[in-house]
Amino acid sequence: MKIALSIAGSDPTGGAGLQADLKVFKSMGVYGISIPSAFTAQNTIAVCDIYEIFPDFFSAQIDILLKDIQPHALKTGMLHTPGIIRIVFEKIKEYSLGNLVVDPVTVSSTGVSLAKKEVATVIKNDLFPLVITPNINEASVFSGIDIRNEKEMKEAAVRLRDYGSENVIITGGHLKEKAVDMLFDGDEFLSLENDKLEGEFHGTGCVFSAVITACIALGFDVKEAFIKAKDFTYNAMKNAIDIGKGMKVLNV
Ligand code: PXL
Repeated sequence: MKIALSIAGSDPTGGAGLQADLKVFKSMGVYGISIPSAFTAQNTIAVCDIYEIFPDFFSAQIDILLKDIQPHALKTGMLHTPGIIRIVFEKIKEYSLGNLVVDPVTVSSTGVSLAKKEVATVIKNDLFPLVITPNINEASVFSGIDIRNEKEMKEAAVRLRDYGSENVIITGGHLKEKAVDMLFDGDEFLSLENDKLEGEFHGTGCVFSAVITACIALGFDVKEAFIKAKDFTYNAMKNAIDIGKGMKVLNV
């Protein structure tokens, strides 16, 4: 069985973060292993607190796990501090891990900052992923381009690729009229579009990047993974569930 690793923040609602990743891996037929990189106190309405993980303990978790198990792909989600990112970078080198998918989580769906300010720069300079999957807001911060349309999405994708990721996928669910996601592999752009769904959803970016990771673990190429992730996420949004009093969570 193929194995995928998630290094991400814990979200007790199960809608985003580590818990969502593991559910996606399971439904894609991939065995999920996981390391928490931070803990959030949240419900479907708000994130009220974040607890950082001790760097030494974070390293210890990675070491013991990776000395034993070699994942076929891995993803990072909420990496709260530059120190945590540097550890991920070092460990990826130390254990020769490939197939890295980086979801550069900066802000929660409810608008709370999930990463310290310097994190964007460290992600740019230190991680060299196979795929990076920012949403429009994250891509705008990273590229310095205020993205409002597809043309600006393309410009941002080109700039982001210069920062070391082989493939850039910008998820455009937050664009005004239609939901366009775009892949840039250094040569070509591929845009996938669907109608916008009514409502507020929690964890769309996490689910999307977890599907990409699972597909890569299963041996699909990035383009195939992108198409599958768009489809999976759209269906999970269409069937989203109201588990609490706030945002809906995706049905994975
Ligand atoms: O959706 C981004 C995200 C990622 N990781 C964790 C989160 C959230 C959003 O709330 O809580 C742990």
